[in-house]
Amino acid sequence: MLVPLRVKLQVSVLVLGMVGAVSSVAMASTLDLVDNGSAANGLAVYETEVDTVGIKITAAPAGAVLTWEAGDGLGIKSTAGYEWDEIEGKEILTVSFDEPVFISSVVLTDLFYEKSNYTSSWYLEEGQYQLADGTVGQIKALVSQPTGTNGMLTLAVNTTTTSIGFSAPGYTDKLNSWCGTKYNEDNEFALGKINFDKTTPPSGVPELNGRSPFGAVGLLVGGIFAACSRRRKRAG
Ligand SMILES: [Ca+2]
Ligand SMILES: [Ca+2]
Ligand SMILES: [Ca+2]
Repeated sequence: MLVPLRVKLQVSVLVLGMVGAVSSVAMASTLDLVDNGSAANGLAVYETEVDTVGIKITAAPAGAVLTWEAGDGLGIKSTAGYEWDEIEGKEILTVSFDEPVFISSVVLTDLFYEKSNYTSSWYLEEGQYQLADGTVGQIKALVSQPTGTNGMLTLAVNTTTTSIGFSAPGYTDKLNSWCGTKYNEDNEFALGKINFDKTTPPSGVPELNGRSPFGAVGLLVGGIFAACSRRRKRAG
């Protein structure tokens, strides 16, 4: 069946508009503490905003403060830890969002494949993150992150949450399974970035029949329907 050129163009424009609308909602946001975290330096609580999402970053335990280092991002300084620019021991760095966000990944730094201070044992630094619902995820360096790099790891999270907290065990005694001798690890890292997506449409966007207007299928069907309606009106 031949489709008139004008209808083809209308549908094409609407589909392109739909793709633009959907991609704008899916646009990824980044809390970049490597380049933009210096204002948090020395604070127990730092509040900021990224793409209209309010964000609060806190240092624990009591008396702890956030620290910023160029190229690495945020760590914690406290009497409970030993590295002024990393998170370890009883220190916890928590990032809270004022609305649910989908965290796709986090970028960690100073997370090394390193050698014990007291023996020749090499180990992968490790830690944990904890989401608002209590879910715990493991963090571990890769062999491709030796000391001499800045120990950067991009870790997939892929979960919707309102907060994420970071911690690392700090000094840890381990047993070398090869020779049976004890050695000491010091596990700690810094927070570089959090990549996330908003999960709610921007305020002021109307709902259509109780559904978000950003559903791709709804937009496609609605667009074609609108184009055909205008075509029929002109034909009549
Ligand atoms: Ca520390
Ligand atoms: Ca270490
Ligand atoms: Ca470290």
